[in-house]
Amino acid sequence: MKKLLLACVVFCLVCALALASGKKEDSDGFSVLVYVTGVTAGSPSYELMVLGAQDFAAEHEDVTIKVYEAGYNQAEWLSQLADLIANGSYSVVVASNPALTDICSELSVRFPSQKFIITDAYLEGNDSIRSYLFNQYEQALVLGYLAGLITVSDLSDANPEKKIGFIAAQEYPLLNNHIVPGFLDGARLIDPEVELDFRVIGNWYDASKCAELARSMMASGVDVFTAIAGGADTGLFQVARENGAYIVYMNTDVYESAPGIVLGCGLMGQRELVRDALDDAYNGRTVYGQAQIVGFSDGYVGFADDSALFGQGLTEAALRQFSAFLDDIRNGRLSYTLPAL
Ligand code: RBF
Repeated sequence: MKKLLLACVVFCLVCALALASGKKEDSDGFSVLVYVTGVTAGSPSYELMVLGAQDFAAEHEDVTIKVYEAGYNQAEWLSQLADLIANGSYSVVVASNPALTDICSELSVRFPSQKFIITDAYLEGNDSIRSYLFNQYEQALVLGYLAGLITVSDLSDANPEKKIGFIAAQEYPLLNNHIVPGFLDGARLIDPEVELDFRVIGNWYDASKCAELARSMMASGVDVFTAIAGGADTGLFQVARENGAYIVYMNTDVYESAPGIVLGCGLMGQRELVRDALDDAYNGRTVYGQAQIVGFSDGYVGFADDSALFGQGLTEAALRQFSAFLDDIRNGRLSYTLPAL
């Protein structure tokens, strides 16, 4: 009888400890649903999220991950994700999209024990959701600064007009309030007369529409572009290659895809962030309800200046000026007000 009592006490203690740590210890171990709001291939933020989850899984034997591609129909995401989590088989859902704060808030009411980690989004106060917002204003500011240097330069494919271009797949608050303003503010630090030509494709996959916009923008004087367009941005690369224009690229290092055309690449530390955030969840360290902005200061946003291909095509003076600016950003010496979302 005493032994049975002792066994019960030990069992209860183990259960209490497992619960306290927040780690879901069931027969399936720790299971992660990686919910891709679109298609992985061609979208840096999603490719890096999947890699981060895979890095995390590789470090733990009792972790399983399922990657689910939700596709481009945003109207379906809520019901689709509800179906996926309905039987409670995932310890945590990880996703990366500003639109998911609303969707996951609604699902947290219907499925109160489901936990969510969302990157590229900011939501405080929901005890089921941990969110991390990349400081994309800062990344765009750096790329805009470089675009400004390029458009006022004498580079062979730069024209006399001070005009930079931004092609977006669709408009959303993070894009309109942080990314686009950051890009233009950065360029205007070089010359306040720089103008921005901003165009919208209407979806995340139509490379021909993207190419058509890029051509029309070049005709109106744009010589340097950036884009947030997922897989559709191959259209921009094609036009830049054929007609001679420059690209500064957000979120990932793509110098090799178009050397001499891609003159700068920002970095989103999504792979590292997703890995770290999942590790926190696994170890019961996640504070759900908390939201955090991550940027250059903590290494989750960056710029790929250590690539051998960076700097090719830029003049010595432009490179020196840009490097000094980058240094200021990295060391928190540039003060600016982060716009409201
Ligand atoms: N970014 C992509 O790279 N590919 C996508 O398919 C994609 N779909 C999105 C859909 C919605 C509704 C929203 C709001 C954003 C989407 N993004 C996509 C943008 C992405 O989450 C992120 O903001 C950008 O990559 C810039 O950091």
